[in-house]
Amino acid sequence: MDNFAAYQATAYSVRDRLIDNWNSTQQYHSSKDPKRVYYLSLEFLIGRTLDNALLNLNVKPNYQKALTDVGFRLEDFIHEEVDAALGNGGLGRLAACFMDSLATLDYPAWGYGIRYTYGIFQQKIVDGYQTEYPDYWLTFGNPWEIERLDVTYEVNFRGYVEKYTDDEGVDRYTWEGGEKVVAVAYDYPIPGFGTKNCINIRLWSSKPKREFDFAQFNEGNYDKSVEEQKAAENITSVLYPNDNHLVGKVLRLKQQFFFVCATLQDVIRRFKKAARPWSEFPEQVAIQLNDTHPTLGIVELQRILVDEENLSWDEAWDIVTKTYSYTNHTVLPEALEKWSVPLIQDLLPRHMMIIFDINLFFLQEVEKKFPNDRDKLRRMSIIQEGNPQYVRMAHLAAIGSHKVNGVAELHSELVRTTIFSDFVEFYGAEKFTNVTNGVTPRRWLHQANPWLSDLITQKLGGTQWLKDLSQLSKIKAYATDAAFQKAWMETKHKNKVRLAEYIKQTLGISVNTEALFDVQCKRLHEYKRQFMNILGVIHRYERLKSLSAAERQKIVPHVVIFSGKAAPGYYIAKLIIKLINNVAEVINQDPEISPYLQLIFIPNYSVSIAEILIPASDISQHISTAGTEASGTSNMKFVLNGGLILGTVDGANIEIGEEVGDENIFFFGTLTPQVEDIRHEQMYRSLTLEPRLEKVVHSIQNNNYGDSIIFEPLLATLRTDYYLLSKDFGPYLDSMDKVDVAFKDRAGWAKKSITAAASMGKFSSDRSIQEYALRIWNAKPVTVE
Ligand code: GPK
Repeated sequence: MDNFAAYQATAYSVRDRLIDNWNSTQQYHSSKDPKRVYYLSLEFLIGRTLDNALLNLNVKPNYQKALTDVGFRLEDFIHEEVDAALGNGGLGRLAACFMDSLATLDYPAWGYGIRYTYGIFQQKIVDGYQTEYPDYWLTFGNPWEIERLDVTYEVNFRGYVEKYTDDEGVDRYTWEGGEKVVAVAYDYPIPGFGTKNCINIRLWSSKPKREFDFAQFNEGNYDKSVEEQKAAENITSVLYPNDNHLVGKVLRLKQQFFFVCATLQDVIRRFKKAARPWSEFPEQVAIQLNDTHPTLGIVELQRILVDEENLSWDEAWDIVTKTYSYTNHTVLPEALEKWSVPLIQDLLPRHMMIIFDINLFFLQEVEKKFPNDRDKLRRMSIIQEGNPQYVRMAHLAAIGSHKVNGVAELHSELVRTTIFSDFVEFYGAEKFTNVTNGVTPRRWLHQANPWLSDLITQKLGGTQWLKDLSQLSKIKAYATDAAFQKAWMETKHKNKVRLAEYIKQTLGISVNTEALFDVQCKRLHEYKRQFMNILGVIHRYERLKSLSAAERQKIVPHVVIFSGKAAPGYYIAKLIIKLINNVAEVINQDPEISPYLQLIFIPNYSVSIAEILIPASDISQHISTAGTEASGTSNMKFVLNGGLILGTVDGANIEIGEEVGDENIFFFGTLTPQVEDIRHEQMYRSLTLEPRLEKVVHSIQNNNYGDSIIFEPLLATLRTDYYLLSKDFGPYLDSMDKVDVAFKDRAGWAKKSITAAASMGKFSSDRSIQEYALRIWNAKPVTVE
């Protein structure tokens, strides 16, 4: 039996246990019929399941022993599992962390999403450039899903709307769909940690309504009958690879409606099992929209209630708004969803009518409250005027929800003061709230970093801290204990060796595990400023070159590590990857400098790579232009694993700083309120670059890192410098020097690392979920017996 067969055998055995817990959970919930929480997300970035399931079910030692008895070792085949990579980045991974917390905290919750045939593309680096390959992740089957051929719904597109008058003389409409497809459920059990509660992510897959059109076939239209079949299957075939950026493709809108339509049918079927009046729907159902992607669910519920259940418009709308709530994940204008009216009209004619009606009634209320303010009506309208008109999905989501939340304090403040300022004035401030993101300590410490997890468990006398992360603070008492510092730093070193082995295997490069590991891994984006980081690396390299051998000895050696994917159509982001790889080529082949500086780009960043990368870092960089990164969540994972942050005063960095204390985080750069002013200023005078930056740019232009002509479009972005690289470059370098000074003091560094990690209690996704449950969903845990 080979490793893959051993993995499969183990996986199918664990799957049986999951299904047992999952069945008893579903049965128990059916009998109690509590309020359910539904988390609707177009992305769930789950990663691997085997190790996580073994740990959450508390059966890992049993399996290890059983496997040893038959001559296998779990460590040898656990990597055979392919990641479930049905997400782009932070937003998708947040959904997966939330599922772990919902299960662990005993909530009767469901995730709903799409079972993409192709997950996020696989990235390979060819000649320094990113190239994309399809992620056909289901080739060898998937032990972690349960195909539910018994759970299917029809989904309509296009067709026409008919008007009639009901018995009370009210105008009513029916939508007769044109194209029909079928949604088939695939269930993904999510076990809680230390509980029987095992919840479900239900992912929909599209199938043709008729397996095969025999009428067409018999007329000799063989091609056409297959065409229809393919078109139906196409809907759930591929995850759109854009992060923080809108690309308005029809197929994407089809995905959005397909998934909310099937989901609502499923939710309503469950609600109808008990004979309750519709008015009780919001007491039984809370639906959270993960960004605006599932916003059509608001319109679809209104349609079902009015057109099919014959409720009055107002009764229906009251139910809808009490049921839904919406999480915003970005204020970047290019990421806010807009769909053209003609497009929606064509695909979903009745929904477009309903959107216009929602907008009409809403604007009438605005007009009542703020009479004669035409400009306010224009700004607040769901419809952006123009040719064509557009539907602003964020407006629709906010108007159709009872709560809107941002994902970190600063971001929520920006939500209130920028994109939704008019809405705060209209609704009052209470509707717009904050729930700071969190991460699950089960996957991101216990599973990814067993050495550190064991050390903490030993010190705290048990694993209770994994269900109550605030208990970590008790570790602070040992921050200056020499023996504990030694044990702590030994775990860090082991993790660095583990990563070094991975780098050796995949890239053939041996990195110095005594060096400071300096990591930036996240989606490539101009606002995240990987460009500033690589320019800083060039500066460091050229400074090292200018030093004597004796002077170099005093410099703290760095291993700089980048990892991350660029959207396939994002040209500038892809050039940044090429620049990183070109610079790596020069630095790593310079034997004089390699002892002091190495540069690694790890291809194909994924959840599984993050699990190796994050525990190995000494410093990680979270250096977005202030006001652009809504929260960030890897920042939390790094500090939880004893790494420190070099970062801007942005997103959740700010709250991490409040918890760990100023001496345990390296902040630099322009503050949010100044960013707009500086941009404005920069527009009116030709920008002179910070001198050290200027030198680096010249060096690139002198072809020191390959033919510079290819980098012209990238360097040109520094002329307007929208993301303030030049403004922040000096403070960035200075703050890096402070990192080096601190790193030289080994005991001082250990103290910082311990204190910071021990201060991370707030950033458990358990805390986030408890806030949602209490302040937004009004949902209570149910202990499965
Ligand atoms: C935000 F708008 C988006 C998006 O399209 N994709 C995505 O991953 C991220 N996000 C934010 O960029 C992060 O700051 C945040 O931590 C994460 O969502 C989860 O809230």
